[in-house]
Amino acid sequence: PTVAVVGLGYIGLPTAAIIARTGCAVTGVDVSPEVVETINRGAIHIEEVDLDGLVQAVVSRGTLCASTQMPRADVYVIAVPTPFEKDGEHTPDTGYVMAAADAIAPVLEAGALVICESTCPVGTTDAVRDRLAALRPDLAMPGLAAGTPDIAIAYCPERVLPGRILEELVHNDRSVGGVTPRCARKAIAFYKRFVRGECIATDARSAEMTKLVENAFRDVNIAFANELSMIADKQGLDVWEVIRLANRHPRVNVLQPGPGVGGHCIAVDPWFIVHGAPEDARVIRTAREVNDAKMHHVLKRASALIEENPRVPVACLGLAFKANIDDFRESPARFIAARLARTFGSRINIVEPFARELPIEFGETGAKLVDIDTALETCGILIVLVDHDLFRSIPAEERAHALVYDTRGIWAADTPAPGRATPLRLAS
Ligand code: SAJ
Repeated sequence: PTVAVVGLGYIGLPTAAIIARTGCAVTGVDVSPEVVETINRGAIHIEEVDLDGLVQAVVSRGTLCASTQMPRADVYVIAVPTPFEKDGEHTPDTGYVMAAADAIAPVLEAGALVICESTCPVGTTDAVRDRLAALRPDLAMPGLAAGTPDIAIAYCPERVLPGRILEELVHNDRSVGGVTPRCARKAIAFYKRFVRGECIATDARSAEMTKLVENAFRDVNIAFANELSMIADKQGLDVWEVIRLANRHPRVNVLQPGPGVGGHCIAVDPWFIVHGAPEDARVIRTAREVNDAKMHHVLKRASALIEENPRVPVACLGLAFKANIDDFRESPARFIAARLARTFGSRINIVEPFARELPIEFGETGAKLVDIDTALETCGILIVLVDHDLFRSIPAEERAHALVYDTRGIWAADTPAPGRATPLRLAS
């Protein structure tokens, strides 16, 4: 089949490339002419393991091209962002999904399959169907009237982990939610072309909720760890030790505390559930609040440590939203480091092996990007914000001179807990 993938971001581009690798003619559609031009050169505008080589291969083979125009296709895959509005209510903004439907409608032909992969509040896929039905009354849409519909529509969320996208796109199981069972069957037949994991048929609304539940589950579990870390901090306990011991229980698996929750999904998707059920989603809402509060807790702790040690140079280790990736968007580490830079200026040094320069907000602060060796040689305060392998591998003797605030617990095994020995180590 011919395929149009709408939205060439972190999900759309890898998905388009993987489908193109199966030999389908794929057009990637994006509103940005720069993105389109980059891909048509065989290059990429995002970082993801092995994606550069794959895109270059499928573009040069001619199975992937990019365009700002929606082509006619047999299969449309929508992979555009669904942010929430900054209205205090966290109202989901499905505008990009609806705009994609509007762009598809004029070129839609009988026999086509429309799949939405964007994270969506429950009911969005039905809304897409209704939109297409309104724009194309000449085509029979699924679930609206008796008889075989002309179009199939399904919701099939992605669940790939940044840093492992190409592998997980192929090997993860997928929930495939049809507007009708026939739609699910059509979508599964398509995914079978490149998915080795199991494709499980369900209805669109259940698939929409499933995606939200997955990320809310992780958010709630991280909130549990972050809440523990703040309790342990007050009680002078080493949270890493407590978690390590608790996890020896056969049915306990506490996640790791950190400086907050970043990325584009886990800190966003739970709000979609809360927005849809504000009275009932109490744990999910509180978890979001706890994880956001952790970021401010870390900022306060770090600021106090820096103030108590005037003139000592400080190194903030990491800007990325999680370990071993170069994605600095929606990152608590970046937020904390930038706030510290604004307050303490040139005392702040940033170590981020994945950055060539500091993000814009560090501009006039006087903070510098330095390498890890410079930081270890010149800084008497080390604040660990990201658990990059590079930081994890620093042996105890190379940081023995410094005051350490390890928000990720990467040096937990060999650094004494506060109150038990010096040098100072703040545990949480
Ligand atoms: N984090 C902790 N402690 C932990 C685990 C994570 O503080 O024990 C933090 C990370 O440092 C990071 C944030 O949580 O700031 C999110 O990282 P992550 O690795 O948990 O997840 P993402 O955002 O990279 O990807 C998630 C994944 N969802 C789940 O694991 C349920 C991925 O499978 C989804 O496809 C992705 O969201 C998405 O696109 O929705």
